[in-house]
Amino acid sequence: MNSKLFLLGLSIFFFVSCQSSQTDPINPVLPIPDERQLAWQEMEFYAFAHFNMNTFTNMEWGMGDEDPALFNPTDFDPKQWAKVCKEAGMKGIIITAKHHDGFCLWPTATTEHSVKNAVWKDGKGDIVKEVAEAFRAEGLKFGVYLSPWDRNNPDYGTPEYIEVFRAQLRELLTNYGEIFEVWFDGANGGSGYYGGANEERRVDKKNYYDWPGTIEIIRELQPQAVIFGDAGPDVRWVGNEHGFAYPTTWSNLMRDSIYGGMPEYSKKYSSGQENGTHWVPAEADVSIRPGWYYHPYEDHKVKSLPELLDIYYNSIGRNSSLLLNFPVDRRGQIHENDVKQLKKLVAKVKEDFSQKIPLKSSNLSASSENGQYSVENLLNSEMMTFWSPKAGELPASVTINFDEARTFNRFLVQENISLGQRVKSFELEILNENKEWKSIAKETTIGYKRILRLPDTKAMAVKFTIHNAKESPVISHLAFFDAPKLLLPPEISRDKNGTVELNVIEGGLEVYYSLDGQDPIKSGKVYSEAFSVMQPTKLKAVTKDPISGKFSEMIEVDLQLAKKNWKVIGGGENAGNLIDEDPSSNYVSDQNLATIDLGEKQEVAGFTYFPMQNRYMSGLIKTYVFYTSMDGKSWQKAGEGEFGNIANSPIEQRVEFDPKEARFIKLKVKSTTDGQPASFAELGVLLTQ
Ligand code: FUL
Repeated sequence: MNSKLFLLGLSIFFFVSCQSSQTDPINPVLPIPDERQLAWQEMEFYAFAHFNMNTFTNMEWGMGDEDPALFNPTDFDPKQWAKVCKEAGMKGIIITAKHHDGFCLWPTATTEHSVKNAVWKDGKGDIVKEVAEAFRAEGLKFGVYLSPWDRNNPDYGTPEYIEVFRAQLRELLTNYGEIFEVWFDGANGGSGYYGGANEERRVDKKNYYDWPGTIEIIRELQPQAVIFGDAGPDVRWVGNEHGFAYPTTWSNLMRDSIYGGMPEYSKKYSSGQENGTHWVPAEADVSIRPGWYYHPYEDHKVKSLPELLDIYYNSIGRNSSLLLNFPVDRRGQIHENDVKQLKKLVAKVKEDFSQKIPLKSSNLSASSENGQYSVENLLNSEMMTFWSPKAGELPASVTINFDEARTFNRFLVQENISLGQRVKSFELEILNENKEWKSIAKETTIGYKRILRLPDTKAMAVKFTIHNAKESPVISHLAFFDAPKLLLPPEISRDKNGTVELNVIEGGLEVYYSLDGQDPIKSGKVYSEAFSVMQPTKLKAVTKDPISGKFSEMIEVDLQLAKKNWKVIGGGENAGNLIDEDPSSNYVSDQNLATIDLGEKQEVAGFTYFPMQNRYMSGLIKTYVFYTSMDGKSWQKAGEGEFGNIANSPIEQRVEFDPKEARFIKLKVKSTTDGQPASFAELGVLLTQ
């Protein structure tokens, strides 16, 4: 036992023996967090900012040969970042001081590849300084991402580069005040510019960086900073970039078996190990958009509220912290679409925890209590006050008798992790109104915080049982909440045959709709099953929570002619994807052509083109000519034009023209945004109304 642990054990024993003679001492179960890890764990939710050369070159990974002059934010406003984060309850930020392309956001002495040679502020600016100051002014913490891989540096791959890397680290850790986290990415080595060599450089990821030596520098300069990497040493990667921890997430890790960037990390190690030798808790990193960096074409792809809620509950609710990334835009600001979605998330999380089931000590009883570690300690969220059963008594349970039947759908529980993560399995049972006990959840780990999202559950009482734990469990807090339903308009889907479905994410909600332009609430039509719409129709719909009587916003969609009788002429194998009403399936035409038989004569007054939605798109249509025909042989030009901003905003394009009688349509692509063969997610027609 190290001396800190010994003192902790001693002080718990001392405290205990002064308070009550019946309290048995509780020894920590190793490993336990150190002070900096505990302080970090309490932050829970903080921001990541990917803002660097890639922002201006529209890249995710730059090669390292970019001209420093390109770095030129037009309206850099770190105060806006700090305000956005502060209002969202985030506790700090980590900025990409240097990404894999090697461009440094501060005027480092180690390379010319930095803001020193940018147009921005005539090379006199310092992004790191301004962001650090803006965040500190709001009382928020500041951290740095320094990519070990450097595709610009000529010495990358040799021992000389390690000195450069360390000098950069020293600058960042010396000149910018207190740093709460130093973030090292696992991506290391590969092709790059490397000072003009333009070659592939592989490194021995395990030994090249001499991590122990680098860690020493951080400990010396910023002893309170946690260090992030696959192998920690203080905080570990969660193993995916969706922001999801695991139902079983241990903060214990077999740290010595891991090195940064090891291929088997995600599968084998990322959820932690029950018998992990070191305390290395998980951090879930995820971007609010598909990319880490800003791309104008992702302005409409900011994560939806349900997606963000899943991230929240699957990270913070699963014993992990949440590091949410903002791809800061070319102005140097967090884009308004990102701010809007962040605000929705924060408001909904607040709402979810606003209706807490009131509990007092008389509501609680335990199978046993170890002296003053009594069950009433569960009522407050202080980590150091906790309930613990008598030593060796497992299973151990707490019964929560509500004063009256209560409905809840969230359960929150926390361990006092300063004594180690202990619980291996727990269960929730409810006493229903017929006085029968029923199991509603069987789970494994708890850790710093575990939140269960449950269906609406009505109960007179709840029993929380710990079946298995390493030693006596030490539970610091539990609570129940009745989260209001997520009231979003229904999702509308329609297949090729014209069958429409209206789907809501949560159970227990009603959907009202209309097909005649009327207000759907007034129309009184409640959705019960899929229905068919063949002709152009305006569909309006809202979701209602029958309990609160509240309605969602209304969704309004112009359904076009159903594609049931359509056929693609020519085009080969995947041509069906063009008219399958599935925006995720694509058709690519080497002839830059799409010809369709509509099955019968129509009054065609325009067309719609839905471009490919892939993360990396190609062949988006730029210029086109649209033709109609009655017999599929003689064609008349109906329209010609350009989709102006499609590369940046690949949303549905709608073109109207004077109505033409037609049974056949043809879209001839004159050019695509990148010169690649034309791609289509979907093609549709507009009819005269
Ligand atoms: C990844 C990097 O390669 C991405 O570019 C990004 O920085 C992300 C946070 O980590 O591994």
